[in-house]
Formats: sequence, structure tokens, C-alpha cells
Amino acid sequence: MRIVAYYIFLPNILKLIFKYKTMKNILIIGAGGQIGSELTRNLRDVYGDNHVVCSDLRPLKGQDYERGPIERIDSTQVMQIATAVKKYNIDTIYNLAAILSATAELNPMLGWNVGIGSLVNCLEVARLFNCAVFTPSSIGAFGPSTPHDNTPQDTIQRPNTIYGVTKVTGELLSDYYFTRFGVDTRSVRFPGLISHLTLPGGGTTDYAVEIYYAAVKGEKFVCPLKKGTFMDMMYMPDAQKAMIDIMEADPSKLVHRNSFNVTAMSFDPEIIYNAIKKHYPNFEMVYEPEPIKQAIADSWPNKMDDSCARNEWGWKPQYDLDRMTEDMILNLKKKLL
Ligand code: VAH
Repeated sequence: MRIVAYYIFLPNILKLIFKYKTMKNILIIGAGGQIGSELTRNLRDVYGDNHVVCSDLRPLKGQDYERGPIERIDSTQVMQIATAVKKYNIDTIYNLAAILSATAELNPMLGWNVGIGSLVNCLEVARLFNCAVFTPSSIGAFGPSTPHDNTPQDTIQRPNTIYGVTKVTGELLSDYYFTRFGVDTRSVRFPGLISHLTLPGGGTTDYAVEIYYAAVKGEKFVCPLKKGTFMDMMYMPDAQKAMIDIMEADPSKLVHRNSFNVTAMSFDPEIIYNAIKKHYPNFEMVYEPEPIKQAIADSWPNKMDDSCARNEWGWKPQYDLDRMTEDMILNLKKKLL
């Protein structure tokens, strides 16, 4: 009888008394992308390899994926998500499936179907199986009529890209599932994310990653955006911390949920080019603006106000442009040379 008590009752009593963090069981949808590849490793470091299931439509290869459970999931198929949630007793879903801004403009219905199809499926499964859901939004959720400088947390959102439309829809749906069904939905509006591990795929801010690759390879960089095109940016380690911290935040402190402005820096191509030139004095860049990317970038904020995230769950970035540049160059030298 004592054994039964120990294994069945004691953990529940401890949870009640100490409210200690029970280990989460997490499912990552879209783990193969720029964010998901690093999130898989970071979540496993925090919660344990077997507590984090990574999934994607494409095969997931490599140590970071293979050190724990992997599932092949087409997130536009709700039964595939539900099956994984039941199989692994999932209580938290990170839904990263999306087609990025510039690519989505070339195939708007694909952008909508992946972005919204995946989100609706995740929200419905979360409602039925009592899961929390994180879905990233983006500066892309703002449009030309949004104030571009110190963009407020609560302001007009009339994006003119399909990517932005999916992000605003996602924010509204996620808030609806919280208020209507009590689903614990949370989100951040990411700026351009810069990382050295996985190349971004088809975003308007991709230039801020590609410029480092050109510098380290000793190549001239052809910039697809005009001088003076300011956008919010963030180094991937800060983005990873934001995704973990917001899901660990005390819900009683959250005034907002979907979705928090978060940013770390704002620069235009000239500023990041000059930061890199401190390390590569002979590095060259020419401007050849790409119309689709330029139009998208012009519709987005120059700099967001992220005071709500700072006040409600302690958001505080650790990397500025110079520290990011040092770390990017250090790691790309190891990767490329
Ligand atoms: C894009 N990197 O450019 C993504 C991101 C804020 C930009 O959403 O589409």
C-alpha cells in the first residue's frame, strides 16, 4: 500500500503543495525551419530530450533532432497533430509552420493555407486536449498605416501582404481561443531573426543573414533593400529565450497574449554593413533593390515599442548589433572556412 501511495499520490500532493514545475511535454510543429531547428535543441536542453517531440513535413536529420522523438506531421492535417498529442501526452504546442513574407507573396493561397490551416488545427487540438499554444507573429502583422516609429503594442494593423494577413488573423484567432475556450495561447511579434545555424527561407529580412555569409566568404554583397530601409531585428539566442520565457510567464501578470512586440535593435543595410566592416575593412556592398521585398519592408515598422513585453514577462534582449556581429562572424568562420 505504501508503494502505491508513493508512486501515485505523492507527486500530486507535491504539485499541490509546492506548485513545482512539472516537466512539460512539448510538440514543435515546423521544427525544420530557421526558428525550429534551434528551438528543438534549446527546449530539449531545458525540459529533457524525451519531453520535446520535433515534427515537420520534411525529414528531420541531425543530432539535435535525433536525440529525442521525431514525428512526420503535415500540420494542415488535424488528425496528424491530434495523434501525436495523444501519443506523447503533449501539454504545450509550439506552432512554427508558416510560409515567410516574400515567398508567400508569390503564392498567397499556399501562405494562407499553411499559416492558418496549421494554426486552426493546433488551436482545435489544444482546445480538445488542454494544451497551451505558442504561435509566433511578426512585424509583418503591421502595415503602411501603422505608426512606423515606436510602433505601439496596441495599434492599427492593416498589413498589405498575405503573410501579414495570416499573422493578424492568427493573433485574433489565438486571442479568441483564449477568451472563448480558455486555451492558454501566447505569442510574440518577432522582428527579423538573424542566426548562423539554419539559413532563413524566403523572408524580407533574410538580407541581414546573407550579408554575414558574403562577408565571411570574402564576396561582394548585393543588397536587395535600399539604404535607409530600417526594420526591427533580433539575434536568434534572444528569440529562443523569448519563446521559452513567455510560455513560462505567470499568466496572472499577462495583460496581453497575442501578440507581444519584442525587439532588440533597429538598423538599415548601411548600419549593419558598417558594423561588419569593422571586422572586414575591404568588405563591399552594392544596392540592387528587389521590388517585392522593398515594398514589404517599406510597409513594416522602423522600430517597435516593446515595453509591454518588458513589463508583463521580463523581456530583455542580451545582444546588440556589435555583439551579434562578433558572434555571427565567429560561428560562420567555423562553419564556412
Ligand atoms: C520575413 N523573417 O521576413 C520573416 C519575418 C519579421 C520578418 O517574419 O518574412
